[in-house]
Amino acid sequence: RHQSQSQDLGHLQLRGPLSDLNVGKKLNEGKTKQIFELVDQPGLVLVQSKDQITAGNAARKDQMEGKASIANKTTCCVFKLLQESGIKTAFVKQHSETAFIAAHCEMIPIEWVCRRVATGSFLKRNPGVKEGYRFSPLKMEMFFKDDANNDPQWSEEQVLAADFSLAGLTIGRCEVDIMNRSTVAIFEILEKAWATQNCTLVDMKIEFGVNVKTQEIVLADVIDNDSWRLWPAGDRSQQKDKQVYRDLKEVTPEAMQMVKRNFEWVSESVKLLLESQASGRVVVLMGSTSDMAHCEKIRKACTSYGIHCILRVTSAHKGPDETLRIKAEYEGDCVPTVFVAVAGRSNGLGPVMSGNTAYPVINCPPLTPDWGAQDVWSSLRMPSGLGCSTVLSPEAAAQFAAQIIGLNNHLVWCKLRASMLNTWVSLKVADQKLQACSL
Ligand SMILES: Nc1ncnc2c1ncn2[C@@H]1O[C@H](COP(=O)(O)OP(=O)(O)OP(=O)(O)O)[C@@H](O)[C@H]1O
Ligand SMILES: *[C@@H]1O[C@H](CO)[C@@H](O)[C@H](O)[C@H]1NC(C)=O
Ligand SMILES: *[C@@H]1O[C@H](CO)[C@@H](O)[C@H](O)[C@H]1NC(C)=O
Ligand SMILES: *[C@@H]1O[C@H](CO)[C@@H](O)[C@H](O)[C@H]1NC(C)=O
Ligand SMILES: CC(=O)N[C@H]1CO[C@H](CO)[C@@H](O)[C@@H]1O
Ligand SMILES: [Mg+2]
Repeated sequence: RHQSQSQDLGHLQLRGPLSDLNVGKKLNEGKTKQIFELVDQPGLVLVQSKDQITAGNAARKDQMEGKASIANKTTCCVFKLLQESGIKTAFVKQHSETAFIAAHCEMIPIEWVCRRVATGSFLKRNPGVKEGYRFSPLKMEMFFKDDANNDPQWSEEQVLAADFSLAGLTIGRCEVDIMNRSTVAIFEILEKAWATQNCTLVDMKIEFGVNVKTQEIVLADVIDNDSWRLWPAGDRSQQKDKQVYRDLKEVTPEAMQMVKRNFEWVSESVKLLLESQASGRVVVLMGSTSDMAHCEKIRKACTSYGIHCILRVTSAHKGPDETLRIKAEYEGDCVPTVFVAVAGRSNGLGPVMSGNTAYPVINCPPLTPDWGAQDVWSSLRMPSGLGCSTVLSPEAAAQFAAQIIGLNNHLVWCKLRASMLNTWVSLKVADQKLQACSL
């Protein structure tokens, strides 16, 4: 096993972390990465960053190793954020300082560029547009990956005309739409995450691949310093991305130190994107334990959004003092809270809560077929001064609570955003399959 590694990996054989993987033949190599087959894990590959192996003398190697591990952190944190949000990516897990394991993909040779703010090459291609112009909705552009011709910009029609076929999947209308929608969702997720660091995501470029095992279109390759523009406090002069390097008038050691410090700033900040800046919780109040199954559905759905959910039993009719005491418990620790009231027949719980707390209250009455049509009015028609909402499905009540918490918690917001994308994509794919069958 170690022997096969030393044959295939050449000078990489000395690198410790690789020894616990059965690394097979090299599948691909570019300017910055090598892709290796993993013999024991069909369908997966090892993506090895080349930065440190290309270095010559020891001093230079130090610097390069620093860079490679910065790139590692950046890529891994960004993919982790997207993965945890629910975006389909090739990334599987980090393997070492400079390598990660990914799903084996056939790459679609299109670079998707997504812009919030006009700058850089867009201004050259669209003379008259002022730097700083904000695109809302986001501006999408496609470039065909063709080094010899300097990656020409392509129209949708050109992509369709190319009739790419990768891992058995033809890239047609449906696939282009999926990539378009996914790019927007990915941008919005990263934009939201960077906003927590008071940093503007100006633009971004990404690539997709077709997972050879599942034939799904997934975000692949990497997202690193060359993939985006980041302007802290929306200020171009504070840019932290590779543009700093491109803009250098002269490459001096001091200037390179500054570039490296910027990359370090990015790789440190990017770690913070995985942490929620705001807490939040859902407290489900049920009038009786007979509604437990209904409440467990709410809790399960909250958990899928990463929201802590607490179940309590209290009746506003039979123990109003307790209801208000429980309410005070959750008002006392400054954790943003959404209350969900679960009470059948006459719902007194939600309205009483709503009249006595500034936190949002969602009624989620478990309606029965016999009296449901009458009972629901106790959740709908309120005295003045109450602002509770009513959502009938337990999953939908949790989703609504997540949307409220997501206003201040980017990790929750990102899960909602990815889920919206995934729903859209599965409808699109279902329709595509149905059309193929009926042909
Ligand atoms: N998960 C993956 N599975 C298979 N191939 C991949 C995967 N991720 C990246 N690759 C491919 O590995 C190759 C090497 O990457 P690298 O970024 O070094 O290439 P490059 O020289 O920048 O060329 P390119 O212009 O294609 O990006 C690229 O063709 C890239 O698309
Ligand atoms: C960032 O981009 C620079 C300039 O192309 C490159 O030399 C460096 O390896 C990259 N560094 C990181 C940390 O990704
Ligand atoms: C992407 O979608 C937007 C919005 O539907 C559309 O205006 C645009 O033309 C699409 N672009 C591509 C390249 O498909
Ligand atoms: C955040 O950015 C804005 C500009 O977008 C700036 O005015 C403000 O001072 C920044 N706040 C912090 C805390 O850095
Ligand atoms: C050397 C180095 O920085 N390695 C890091 C690569 O990224 C992962 C995930 O953030 C870290 O756990 C490693 O320490
Ligand atoms: Mg590349």
